[in-house]
Amino acid sequence: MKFFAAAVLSLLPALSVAHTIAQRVRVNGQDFGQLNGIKAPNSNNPIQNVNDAAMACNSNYRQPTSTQVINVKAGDKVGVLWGHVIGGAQFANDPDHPIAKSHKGPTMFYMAKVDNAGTASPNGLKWFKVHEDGLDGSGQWGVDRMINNGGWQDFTLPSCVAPGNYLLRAEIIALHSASKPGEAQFYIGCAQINVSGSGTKTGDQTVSFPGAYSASHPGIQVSIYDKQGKPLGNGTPYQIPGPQVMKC
Ligand SMILES: *[C@@H]1O[C@H](CO)[C@@H](O)[C@H](O)[C@H]1NC(C)=O
Ligand SMILES: [Cu+2]
Repeated sequence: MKFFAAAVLSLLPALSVAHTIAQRVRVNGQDFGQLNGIKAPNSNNPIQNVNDAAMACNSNYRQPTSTQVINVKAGDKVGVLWGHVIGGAQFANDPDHPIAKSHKGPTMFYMAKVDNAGTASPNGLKWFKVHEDGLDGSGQWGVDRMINNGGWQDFTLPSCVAPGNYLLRAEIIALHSASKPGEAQFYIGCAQINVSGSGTKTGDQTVSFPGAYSASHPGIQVSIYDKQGKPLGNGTPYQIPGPQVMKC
Protein backbone atom coordinates (compact mmCIF):
# COMPACT_ATOMS: atom_id res chain seq x y z
CA MET A 1 0.00 0.00 0.00
CA LYS A 2 2.81 2.35 0.90
CA PHE A 3 4.51 1.57 -2.38
CA PHE A 4 1.28 2.21 -4.24
CA ALA A 5 0.83 5.64 -2.66
CA ALA A 6 4.41 6.60 -3.51
CA ALA A 7 3.93 5.47 -7.10
CA VAL A 8 0.78 7.58 -7.45
CA LEU A 9 2.49 10.62 -5.95
CA SER A 10 5.41 10.28 -8.32
CA LEU A 11 2.97 10.50 -11.25
CA LEU A 12 1.33 13.71 -10.09
CA PRO A 13 3.84 16.21 -11.50
CA ALA A 14 3.22 14.77 -14.94
CA LEU A 15 -0.42 15.86 -14.70
CA SER A 16 0.43 19.51 -14.29
CA VAL A 17 1.63 20.21 -17.79
CA ALA A 18 2.96 23.61 -18.66
CA HIS A 19 2.19 23.67 -22.36
CA THR A 20 0.50 26.14 -24.73
CA ILE A 21 -1.99 26.50 -27.62
CA ALA A 22 -2.15 29.16 -30.39
CA GLN A 23 -5.76 30.35 -30.41
CA ARG A 24 -6.37 33.89 -31.69
CA VAL A 25 -5.24 36.12 -34.53
CA ARG A 26 -4.81 39.88 -34.55
CA VAL A 27 -4.02 42.33 -37.34
CA ASN A 28 -2.69 45.80 -36.51
CA GLY A 29 -4.02 45.31 -32.99
CA GLN A 30 -7.51 44.14 -34.03
CA ASP A 31 -8.26 40.82 -32.30
CA PHE A 32 -10.43 38.52 -34.43
CA GLY A 33 -11.59 36.42 -31.45
CA GLN A 34 -11.10 32.98 -30.05
CA LEU A 35 -10.56 30.23 -32.63
CA ASN A 36 -11.60 32.45 -35.56
CA GLY A 37 -9.34 31.98 -38.57
CA ILE A 38 -7.15 29.50 -36.71
CA LYS A 39 -7.45 25.79 -36.00
CA ALA A 40 -6.39 24.76 -32.50
CA PRO A 41 -5.57 21.29 -31.22
CA ASN A 42 -7.61 19.70 -28.43
CA SER A 43 -4.44 19.16 -26.44
CA ASN A 44 -1.76 21.63 -25.44
CA ASN A 45 0.88 18.91 -25.60
CA PRO A 46 3.97 19.61 -27.70
CA ILE A 47 5.14 17.68 -30.72
CA GLN A 48 8.56 16.14 -30.02
CA ASN A 49 9.19 14.13 -33.17
CA VAL A 50 10.43 16.42 -35.97
CA ASN A 51 9.10 13.89 -38.50
CA ASP A 52 5.54 13.97 -37.16
CA ALA A 53 2.95 15.08 -39.75
CA ALA A 54 1.67 17.48 -37.07
CA MET A 55 4.87 19.53 -37.52
CA ALA A 56 3.00 21.36 -40.32
CA CYS A 57 -0.06 22.68 -38.48
CA ASN A 58 -0.58 20.50 -35.40
CA SER A 59 -3.38 17.86 -35.34
CA ASN A 60 -6.51 16.61 -33.60
CA TYR A 61 -8.34 19.93 -33.99
CA ARG A 62 -11.04 21.08 -31.66
CA GLN A 63 -14.38 20.86 -33.54
CA PRO A 64 -15.99 22.58 -35.29
CA THR A 65 -12.95 24.09 -36.96
CA SER A 66 -12.98 27.66 -38.26
CA THR A 67 -12.93 28.12 -42.03
CA GLN A 68 -12.70 31.90 -41.65
CA VAL A 69 -9.97 33.58 -43.68
CA ILE A 70 -8.62 36.81 -42.24
CA ASN A 71 -7.81 39.66 -44.62
CA VAL A 72 -4.42 41.28 -44.14
CA LYS A 73 -2.33 43.68 -46.19
CA ALA A 74 1.31 42.98 -46.90
CA GLY A 75 3.13 45.22 -44.41
CA ASP A 76 0.51 44.75 -41.65
CA LYS A 77 1.47 43.69 -38.15
CA VAL A 78 0.02 40.21 -37.71
CA GLY A 79 0.00 38.21 -34.48
CA VAL A 80 -1.09 34.94 -32.95
CA LEU A 81 -2.06 34.56 -29.27
CA TRP A 82 -0.75 31.67 -27.18
CA GLY A 83 -2.52 30.46 -24.03
CA HIS A 84 -2.04 27.65 -21.53
CA VAL A 85 -5.46 26.23 -22.44
CA ILE A 86 -8.19 27.31 -24.90
CA GLY A 87 -9.52 30.56 -23.44
CA GLY A 88 -6.19 31.52 -21.91
CA ALA A 89 -5.29 30.84 -18.28
CA GLN A 90 -6.44 27.56 -16.70
CA PHE A 91 -7.23 29.35 -13.42
CA ALA A 92 -6.58 32.75 -11.81
CA ASN A 93 -2.87 33.66 -11.68
CA ASP A 94 -2.00 30.53 -13.66
CA PRO A 95 1.84 30.60 -13.70
CA ASP A 96 1.87 28.46 -16.85
CA HIS A 97 -0.09 30.99 -18.89
CA PRO A 98 0.65 31.83 -21.69
CA ILE A 99 3.43 29.25 -21.24
CA ALA A 100 5.67 28.25 -18.34
CA LYS A 101 8.65 30.62 -17.98
CA SER A 102 10.96 27.60 -18.10
CA HIS A 103 9.96 27.00 -21.75
CA LYS A 104 12.63 29.24 -23.25
CA GLY A 105 13.42 29.11 -26.92
CA PRO A 106 12.82 30.77 -30.29
CA THR A 107 9.56 31.84 -31.90
CA MET A 108 9.03 31.79 -35.66
CA PHE A 109 6.51 32.41 -38.41
CA TYR A 110 6.34 30.60 -41.74
CA MET A 111 3.86 31.02 -44.60
CA ALA A 112 2.68 28.68 -47.37
CA LYS A 113 0.59 29.60 -50.41
CA VAL A 114 -2.73 27.77 -50.70
CA ASP A 115 -5.88 28.16 -52.81
CA ASN A 116 -8.30 28.51 -49.90
CA ALA A 117 -6.77 28.99 -46.48
CA GLY A 118 -10.05 28.13 -44.76
CA THR A 119 -10.13 24.59 -46.08
CA ALA A 120 -6.54 23.86 -47.21
CA SER A 121 -4.77 20.73 -46.03
CA PRO A 122 -1.51 21.63 -44.29
CA ASN A 123 0.23 18.61 -45.79
CA GLY A 124 2.64 18.82 -48.72
CA LEU A 125 2.97 22.61 -48.70
CA LYS A 126 6.05 24.70 -49.45
CA TRP A 127 6.79 26.91 -46.46
CA PHE A 128 8.93 30.04 -46.36
CA LYS A 129 10.09 31.69 -43.18
CA VAL A 130 8.91 35.25 -42.63
CA HIS A 131 10.05 35.93 -39.08
CA GLU A 132 12.22 34.52 -36.31
CA ASP A 133 13.11 35.63 -32.80
CA GLY A 134 15.79 33.66 -30.96
CA LEU A 135 18.20 34.60 -28.15
CA ASP A 136 19.34 38.20 -27.88
CA GLY A 137 22.53 39.60 -26.32
CA SER A 138 20.83 40.22 -22.97
CA GLY A 139 19.78 36.58 -22.54
CA GLN A 140 16.15 37.11 -23.53
CA TRP A 141 14.49 34.55 -25.79
CA GLY A 142 11.64 34.87 -28.26
CA VAL A 143 9.48 33.03 -25.72
CA ASP A 144 10.36 35.61 -23.02
CA ARG A 145 9.22 38.38 -25.35
CA MET A 146 5.99 36.49 -26.14
CA ILE A 147 5.30 36.10 -22.39
CA ASN A 148 6.05 39.81 -21.77
CA ASN A 149 3.64 40.56 -24.62
CA GLY A 150 0.77 38.78 -22.82
CA GLY A 151 1.03 35.73 -25.08
CA TRP A 152 1.01 37.59 -28.41
CA GLN A 153 3.63 36.65 -30.97
CA ASP A 154 3.62 39.37 -33.66
CA PHE A 155 5.52 40.13 -36.83
CA THR A 156 5.34 42.50 -39.77
CA LEU A 157 4.16 40.66 -42.86
CA PRO A 158 6.82 41.38 -45.50
CA SER A 159 5.63 43.94 -48.04
CA CYS A 160 6.85 41.83 -50.98
CA VAL A 161 4.58 38.82 -50.26
CA ALA A 162 2.28 38.21 -53.23
CA PRO A 163 -1.49 38.58 -52.80
CA GLY A 164 -3.49 35.44 -52.12
CA ASN A 165 -4.40 32.91 -49.46
CA TYR A 166 -1.79 31.51 -47.10
CA LEU A 167 -1.50 29.36 -44.03
CA LEU A 168 0.51 31.29 -41.47
CA ARG A 169 2.40 28.87 -39.25
CA ALA A 170 3.33 30.15 -35.78
CA GLU A 171 5.93 28.09 -33.94
CA ILE A 172 7.58 27.99 -30.54
CA ILE A 173 10.41 25.63 -29.68
CA ALA A 174 10.75 25.11 -25.92
CA LEU A 175 14.34 24.07 -25.16
CA HIS A 176 14.35 23.54 -21.38
CA SER A 177 14.91 19.76 -21.75
CA ALA A 178 16.46 19.79 -25.21
CA SER A 179 19.95 18.64 -24.22
CA LYS A 180 18.63 15.11 -24.75
CA PRO A 181 17.59 13.96 -28.25
CA GLY A 182 13.86 14.19 -28.91
CA GLU A 183 13.19 16.46 -25.92
CA ALA A 184 12.76 19.81 -27.67
CA GLN A 185 9.07 20.73 -27.54
CA PHE A 186 7.42 22.12 -30.66
CA TYR A 187 4.24 24.17 -30.30
CA ILE A 188 2.54 24.99 -33.59
CA GLY A 189 -0.61 26.70 -34.81
CA CYS A 190 -1.68 27.85 -38.27
CA ALA A 191 -3.76 30.92 -39.00
CA GLN A 192 -5.75 31.34 -42.21
CA ILE A 193 -5.01 34.60 -44.03
CA ASN A 194 -5.69 36.36 -47.34
CA VAL A 195 -2.93 38.79 -48.24
CA SER A 196 -3.57 41.83 -50.42
CA GLY A 197 -1.00 44.23 -51.83
CA SER A 198 1.35 44.54 -54.75
CA GLY A 199 4.01 42.04 -53.73
CA THR A 200 5.20 39.27 -56.02
CA LYS A 201 7.01 36.76 -53.80
CA THR A 202 5.85 33.42 -52.40
CA GLY A 203 9.22 32.47 -50.94
CA ASP A 204 12.66 31.96 -52.50
CA GLN A 205 13.76 29.30 -50.04
CA THR A 206 10.93 26.92 -49.18
CA VAL A 207 10.91 23.87 -46.91
CA SER A 208 8.52 21.05 -46.06
CA PHE A 209 6.95 20.24 -42.69
CA PRO A 210 7.81 17.62 -41.67
CA GLY A 211 11.23 17.60 -43.28
CA ALA A 212 12.67 21.03 -42.56
CA TYR A 213 14.23 20.07 -39.22
CA SER A 214 16.54 17.32 -38.06
CA ALA A 215 16.46 16.16 -34.45
CA SER A 216 20.20 16.75 -34.11
CA HIS A 217 20.21 20.35 -35.41
CA PRO A 218 22.20 22.50 -32.93
CA GLY A 219 19.12 24.64 -32.40
CA ILE A 220 16.98 21.59 -31.54
CA GLN A 221 19.29 19.32 -29.57
CA VAL A 222 20.99 21.88 -27.35
CA SER A 223 21.69 22.67 -23.73
CA ILE A 224 20.68 26.28 -23.21
CA TYR A 225 22.07 26.49 -19.67
CA ASP A 226 25.36 28.04 -18.65
CA LYS A 227 27.54 26.72 -15.80
CA GLN A 228 25.34 28.53 -13.28
CA GLY A 229 22.26 26.83 -14.71
CA LYS A 230 20.94 30.02 -16.30
CA PRO A 231 19.20 29.62 -19.69
CA LEU A 232 21.55 31.96 -21.55
CA GLY A 233 22.45 29.83 -24.56
CA ASN A 234 25.46 28.10 -23.03
CA GLY A 235 27.81 30.91 -24.05
CA THR A 236 27.41 30.32 -27.78
CA PRO A 237 25.13 32.17 -30.21
CA TYR A 238 21.87 30.28 -30.51
CA GLN A 239 21.25 28.96 -34.02
CA ILE A 240 17.58 29.04 -35.00
CA PRO A 241 16.61 26.03 -37.17
CA GLY A 242 15.05 26.29 -40.62
CA PRO A 243 15.77 28.42 -43.69
CA GLN A 244 16.73 32.09 -43.85
CA VAL A 245 13.99 34.62 -43.24
CA MET A 246 12.56 35.98 -46.51
CA LYS A 247 14.13 39.24 -47.65
CA CYS A 248 12.21 41.72 -49.79
C1 LIG B 1 -8.68 38.33 -50.72
O1 LIG B 1 -8.50 39.72 -50.74
C2 LIG B 1 -8.78 40.29 -51.99
C3 LIG B 1 -8.34 41.74 -51.95
O2 LIG B 1 -8.90 42.41 -50.87
C4 LIG B 1 -10.26 40.10 -52.30
O3 LIG B 1 -10.57 40.65 -53.55
C5 LIG B 1 -10.57 38.60 -52.32
O4 LIG B 1 -11.96 38.41 -52.47
C6 LIG B 1 -10.12 37.97 -51.02
N1 LIG B 1 -10.24 36.52 -51.14
C7 LIG B 1 -10.69 35.75 -50.16
C8 LIG B 1 -10.74 34.31 -50.45
O5 LIG B 1 -11.06 36.20 -49.10
CU1 LIG C 1 5.31 22.33 -21.58
